[in-house]
Amino acid sequence: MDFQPLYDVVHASRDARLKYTPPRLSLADRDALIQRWHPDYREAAYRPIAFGPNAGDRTVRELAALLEGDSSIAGDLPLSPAHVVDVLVVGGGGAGCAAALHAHGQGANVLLATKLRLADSNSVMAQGGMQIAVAPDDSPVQHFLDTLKGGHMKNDHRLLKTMVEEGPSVAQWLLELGVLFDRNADGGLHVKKGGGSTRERLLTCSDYTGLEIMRVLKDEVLNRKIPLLEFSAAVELLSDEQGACAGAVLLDLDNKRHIVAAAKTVILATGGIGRLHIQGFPTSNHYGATGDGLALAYRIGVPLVQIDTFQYHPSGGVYPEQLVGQLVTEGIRSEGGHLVNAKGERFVNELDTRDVVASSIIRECEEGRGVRTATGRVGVWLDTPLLEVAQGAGTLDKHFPAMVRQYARYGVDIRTDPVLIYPTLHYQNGGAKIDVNGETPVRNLFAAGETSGGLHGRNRLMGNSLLDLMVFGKRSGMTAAARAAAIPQGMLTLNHLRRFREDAGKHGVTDRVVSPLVLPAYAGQP
Ligand code: MEZ
Repeated sequence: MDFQPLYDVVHASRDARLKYTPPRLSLADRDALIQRWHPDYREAAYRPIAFGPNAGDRTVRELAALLEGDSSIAGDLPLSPAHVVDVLVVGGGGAGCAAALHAHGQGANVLLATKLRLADSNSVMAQGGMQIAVAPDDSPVQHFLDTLKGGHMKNDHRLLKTMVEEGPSVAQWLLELGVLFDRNADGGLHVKKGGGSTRERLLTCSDYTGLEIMRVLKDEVLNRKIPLLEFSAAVELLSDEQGACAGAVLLDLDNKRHIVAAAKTVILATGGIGRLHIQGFPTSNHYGATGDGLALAYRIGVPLVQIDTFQYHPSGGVYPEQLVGQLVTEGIRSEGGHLVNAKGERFVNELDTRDVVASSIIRECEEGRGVRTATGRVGVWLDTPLLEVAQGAGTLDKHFPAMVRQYARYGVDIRTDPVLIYPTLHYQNGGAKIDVNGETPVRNLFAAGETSGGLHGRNRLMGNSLLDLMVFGKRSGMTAAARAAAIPQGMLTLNHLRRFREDAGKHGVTDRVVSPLVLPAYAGQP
């Protein structure tokens, strides 16, 4: 397909666009826009959950099926443990590594199990940065207020207060471990502004912030020789006679064998659910993002919060086909990149919150002002060459080297040509209910990072996820280690699974999917 005439519209409209910035929407206009266009408001995509802790609550059909799904293991599985530990961490992304490191630092005997390789996660793919109030004109209070507004005032205040207040100490910890955040000419930390924020607050490592953080955390886990099981997916939790968590059953994906791990405490850090492709959306998420922790937590009795709201990141790739759904970082909009429809018009303030920007893009495309590719996909332009025009040649190479290379692999030069984008399934705003120490209502079971819910309200702000992982990874790791030092190992039972199966039977729920999925549906059975 020859995009040149369409590119020409973007180039020709640039000067006029620079003279007009669309205003950020009032709260009333924001709500009206979102309710009309945001995928969270498509009634037909939702249904009530039939049974379990959230019986009667609405969520998307894909997640409802997962939560009501059946375990892959038989009720009579022999429960003789191959591992007996203080703290079992499930998941090897940012939250899992932070939890394991902090629990280990407290002297706990830790096992980290992850279903792919250590660091295979959304964390490693995070591009645009990590919000921490370190600038002189900023404060945790301001960070709290911005996040609350972005989350439609639905954030759990205690979780949010904890996160913003602990931000600066997290930055210090990561610097001490060796994370190379971007710096100003005077050597101070460089901060950028993200969508929905009133201050410059994003700490970055160009556009590979998550990769750099995970480089350091992964090395630290390996250097400390924290016992690690890779290609080992948690497929069921274990409960004791009082219903507290007492370990997990893992599936060794290489040998298809079950591994029983007895643990005084378990931390679920399995990340998001992009690979469920809710409502048919492509995703920015990694291959293993199948929401395993949600299904496991639900079955043992943990209520989930705000599972009717998901984040569709405004800029997922539309062209070339190899990059469909892949993240085009919000950082480009933060530095001034315009969103442009097929008529060469700006149609939204690019730094409005993600739900506003995504809804506006969907509106432009639905109302016929989008650009259609030869394969029938539709999107709008992100004017990347504008950064070279406004800030000088070489800006994209310097600030977004990963993005320049990612597109160059497929013959697109984002320094000279704009990028076609459309919202992509990026994040689940809700998740397992936790307290400020990451503990769920099921005793000795913790959840950290994207598996947990409540912190971000109905719309997460850019860069708050990386901070969430570090703060609640740390708090759950430390609390789990302290708890483990004070309690004996519980008996290992599958009582909760028996009860869950009875409940499914009582509600006449048949034809259940196997859950957790472990791998995306199109991967076949693990
Ligand atoms: O927090 C995020 O999701 C993020 C920073 C994404 C991005 O656009 O780079």
